[in-house]
Amino acid sequence: MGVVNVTPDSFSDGGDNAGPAVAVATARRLLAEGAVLVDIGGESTRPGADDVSLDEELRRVMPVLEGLKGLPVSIDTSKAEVARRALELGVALVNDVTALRADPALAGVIADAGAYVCLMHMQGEPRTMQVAPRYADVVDEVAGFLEGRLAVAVAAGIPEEHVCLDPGIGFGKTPDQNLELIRGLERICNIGRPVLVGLSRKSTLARVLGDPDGRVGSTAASVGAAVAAFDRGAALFRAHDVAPHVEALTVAVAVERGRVA
Ligand code: HH2
Repeated sequence: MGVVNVTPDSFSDGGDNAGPAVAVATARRLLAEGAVLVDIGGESTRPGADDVSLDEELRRVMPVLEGLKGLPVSIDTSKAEVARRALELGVALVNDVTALRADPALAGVIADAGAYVCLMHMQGEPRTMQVAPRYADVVDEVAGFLEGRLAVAVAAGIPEEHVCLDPGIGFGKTPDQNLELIRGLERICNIGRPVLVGLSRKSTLARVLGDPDGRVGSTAASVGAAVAAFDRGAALFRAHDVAPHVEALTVAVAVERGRVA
């Protein structure tokens, strides 16, 4: 899943896609590099980020979605109205970092459209989530939460086969808790749905490499983390730098298979 943020303030690519034409070109490039889906986001969820109004989010994403009609696209939103308008344009998946908790109308919109959804774990909300994340057992709590949200989605009419799950790396977690989640990813994979991970450029990677104040992880660190997650069962990878991820994961898959193709 290639990341295309159409925001001024995303933590690693904020402002890169100023104007719909640039965002559309970025998305097309990521698809050409091997992404199976491009994730269009009009609201930053970085730690400390403020909410974006419905009008502003629509103003940012709609022209980009128009420009990508017919291509495989997901919409990174928690708002039912943004999702509804995106799904009307043929978007395949709604990537909701609140796992259907923020907008009570969202589950119904996804169910009615017969669309796919990604349910992500987050402790707290973006403005405050990194203040003091606390867990008795982070893997167990995240897995329990995702099981619960999967049940909510299914009860709302979204078929189980249309749901993927995401531990929410960096969303109300310390660097150690993020690493523990990847190490214990099998527990989350055992829920029985494909698991998506978003490790790309996250600050935990910079911490591992010895930069205590680093906010953005390098591409090489992102790729290494994705391969480690693949080894523990992850099926989908949300990444800004698609080409190196595709190369590395293609090799990881070949090793798993024990042959070239
Ligand atoms: N991470 C970000 C945003 N959306 N969605 C899922 N499912 N999983 C993630 O890990 C995830 C996500 C944060 O990264 P980014 O989009 O680069 O930054 P920002 O939220 O600042 O726009």
